[in-house]
Amino acid sequence: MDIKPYLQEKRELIDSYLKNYFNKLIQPTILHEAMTYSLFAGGKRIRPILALASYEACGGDPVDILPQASALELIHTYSLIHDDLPAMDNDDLRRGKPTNHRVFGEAMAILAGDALLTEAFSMITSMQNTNFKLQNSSIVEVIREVSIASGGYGMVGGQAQDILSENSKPDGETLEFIHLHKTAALIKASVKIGPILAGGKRSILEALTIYGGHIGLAFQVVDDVLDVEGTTEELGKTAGSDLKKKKLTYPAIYGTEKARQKAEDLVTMAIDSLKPFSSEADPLREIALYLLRRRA
Ligand code: GRG
Repeated sequence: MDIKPYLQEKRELIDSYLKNYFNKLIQPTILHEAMTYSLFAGGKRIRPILALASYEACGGDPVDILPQASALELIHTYSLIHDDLPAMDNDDLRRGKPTNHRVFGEAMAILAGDALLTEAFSMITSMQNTNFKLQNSSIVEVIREVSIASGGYGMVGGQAQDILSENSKPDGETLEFIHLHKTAALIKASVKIGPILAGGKRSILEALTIYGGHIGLAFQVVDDVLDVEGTTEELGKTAGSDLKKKKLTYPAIYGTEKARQKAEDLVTMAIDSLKPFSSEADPLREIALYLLRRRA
């Protein structure tokens, strides 16, 4: 299957849900502008798409879980805004545009991130299709899954270790901790949302959890390689910045060739874990390959 039209169609669904959601103005309007500036700056929407695709693999109609899937993009966007702040990576460019704090100032960028993170949990409790009611218990499970993956036990923990490890000596174990928490945790949670909301069998949730963990880690390994091999124009963010900041990355410890091989192995294992599924999981298989081959 050609994954491009699939990704495009799902991206449009997510964008139109988000546009509609933020039609209601947040006051003061500068906060609304700062939030929507980064939210609509042109991200790949890969986390919400993974949630929709895994729900579809479990037999559901993706449209029914647009609020829960789109909420992942709010959390992801918040993390990018805060990651770019002068106190963290101090970056000027993100998604091909000046970073949030460069346009709105540091205080408003921090608040825009805070508001996006908080709003995500309200969005998760929204219903898209009034004829179709998700179980309250599965919504609670999604909130638990997403909050654990984003907080100290997940993404924020990984970010803290990432900052602590700048300029430190190469250490594979710490690198694994950073990547599993900073990036893979939220990607894995995105994939898990599908089976949780579909109320599928335990074995299906387990298979998708393995898939999510592998592609989550592969995603960050590819990101590390792109930082070395990509251009600022392709990436929409400053290329080579990991190297400049002496970050712990796969290429820095193992070299680019081994890092590429690691990403390929992870994607192979991810696709293998989808054996319980037939063609309904083809989008998930193709997304794994797309993440491996991406140039941005
Ligand atoms: C709590 C103060 C505070 C900050 C949190 C947790 C955090 C800041 C930042 C970590 C998030 C981070 C930068 C993870 C790296 C993951 C990564 C590869 C991001 C790029 O994701 P893509 O390629 O981006 O999906 P697009 O632009 O396509 O959405």
